[in-house]
Amino acid sequence: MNEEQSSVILNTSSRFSPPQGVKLSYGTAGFRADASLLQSTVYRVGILAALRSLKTKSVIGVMITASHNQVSDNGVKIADPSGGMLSQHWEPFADALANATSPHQLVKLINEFVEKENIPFDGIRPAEVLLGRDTRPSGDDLLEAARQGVTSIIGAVALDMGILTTPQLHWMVRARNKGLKASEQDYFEQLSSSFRYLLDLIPSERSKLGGANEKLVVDGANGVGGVKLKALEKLLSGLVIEVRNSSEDGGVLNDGVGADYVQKEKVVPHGFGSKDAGIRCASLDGDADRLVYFSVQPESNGTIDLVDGDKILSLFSLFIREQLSILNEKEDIKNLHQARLGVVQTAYANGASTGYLKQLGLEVELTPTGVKYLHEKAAEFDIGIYFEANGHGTVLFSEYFTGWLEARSNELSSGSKGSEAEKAALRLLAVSKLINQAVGDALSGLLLVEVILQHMEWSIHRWNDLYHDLPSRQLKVKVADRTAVVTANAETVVVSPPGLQEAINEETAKYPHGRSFVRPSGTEDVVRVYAEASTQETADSLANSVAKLVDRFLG
Ligand code: NG1
Ligand code: ZN
Repeated sequence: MNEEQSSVILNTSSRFSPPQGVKLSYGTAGFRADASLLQSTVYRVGILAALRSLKTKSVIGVMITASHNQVSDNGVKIADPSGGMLSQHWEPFADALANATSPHQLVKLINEFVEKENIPFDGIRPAEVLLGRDTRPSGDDLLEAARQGVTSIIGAVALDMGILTTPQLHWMVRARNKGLKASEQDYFEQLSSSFRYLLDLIPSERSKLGGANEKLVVDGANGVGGVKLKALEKLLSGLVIEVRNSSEDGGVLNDGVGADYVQKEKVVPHGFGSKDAGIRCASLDGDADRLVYFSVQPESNGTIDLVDGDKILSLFSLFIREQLSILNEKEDIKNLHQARLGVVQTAYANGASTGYLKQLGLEVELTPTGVKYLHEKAAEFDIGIYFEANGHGTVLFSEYFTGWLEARSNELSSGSKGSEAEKAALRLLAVSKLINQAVGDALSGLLLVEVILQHMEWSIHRWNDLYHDLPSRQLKVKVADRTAVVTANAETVVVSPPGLQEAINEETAKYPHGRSFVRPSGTEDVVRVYAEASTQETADSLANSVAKLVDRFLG
């Protein structure tokens, strides 16, 4: 970095003082904190994004959101050139920048990093960063801080994309770097046209009058997702959606609403009740990257049948597996490629879902919590489907297999849909366009669920009956130092402190179908406890006993 560049950073950074006595960490989902603490962090992430753009010679994204957290929080995360999460290799640099105590220390750190990573400051290709934010009131000022961070790298361009869902911003970054059309309108058009295409490919003998055709009611978490879903719906036919809890309705973001609340509490969100009994309902989180479905139980006091990320994963797996087997059975297709399908879960996946997927004959992989791990694993397959139980997930298609599908689609004469095998290839190609391959996306996931239900002629109840969840319980334990818990084998085994795993094993063995594990949270200062058993009472009891063990070993 030359003198001029260093002095620009020194000058601008002096306007953004870091909060005193707070240690910030990039974590699994970027930086998150009370919004009042984040100005300097977001400014510095702006600098980092511009450097990442120079290094990768690609467009980078910065998203201002704290997802399902309370409205007074905010956060910032980076979308890498692929549209995925920031390379883990750069996370320690993000931490160091955020925690630099003075402008001079900041410039020193940047200089060292630029040298180590060989970041080109040759002006050949200026840095380009797309900025987006959710509906939080603090978003406007923080976006301005990010813009100042980006433009403190001389020549860098920051483009304000406005209020977006997190997955929309990731999608735009991916599309820009592939040289494709990348505006919000392009996003809506790609989703709606591939949805329509999949509807047209539903076998004509199916009545299209099954239970799935009744309206869908969506809880928008009082956030950005509801607004965007309404805009998308205008381009759709074949689906009636009623949106409740949209940001313009005046309710508080994520307060008694949204996918996180519905999945954790297993109760109806505000605005839903017994009048909705039996109707197909869905819930998005605050930035619309998580999706769960539910139906209100009749004459209940707000209890629901939850259809979580594991069941969305199962539905997608069934449909994709069916299309692959049609492809593989028929011999009338040229250059048949035996595609490898894999599914990826974490230890939080309900044991019944894992059992179900294995019984379908699928390869099931387990990774640690955090979508960056699931995404990486899913990318090893021709088609990799990943989901966290909380509703974050997507489907990835390898470049090779997408190319193969495209070639099949081009071979078809215009107007004709060809043989059964060719139709299956076209469906898979349309899924690859409908689903957001950059990151989990509640809107594109919702459209894929809807079209598959119509294809199968399934109601939400039929879908929910694929398998029955084992009763489970999640608890949080406050301990002195959560980093004292070290795990292995995709977080299923505790290796430190010594003796804790043996104690958990001994406890778990007392329960029929018992399973339990503990891990330090990556987003909160707690150790999480998960337990499953054959009844709700025993799952609760196992979780409580294991929480006591955590307390005894670490309290
Ligand atoms: P932590 O706090 O590390 O458990 C939570 C979720 C993750 C992921 C991240 C990012 C659970 C049990 N954990 O992580 O799945 O979504 O937040 O938002 O749901
Ligand atoms: Zn989210």
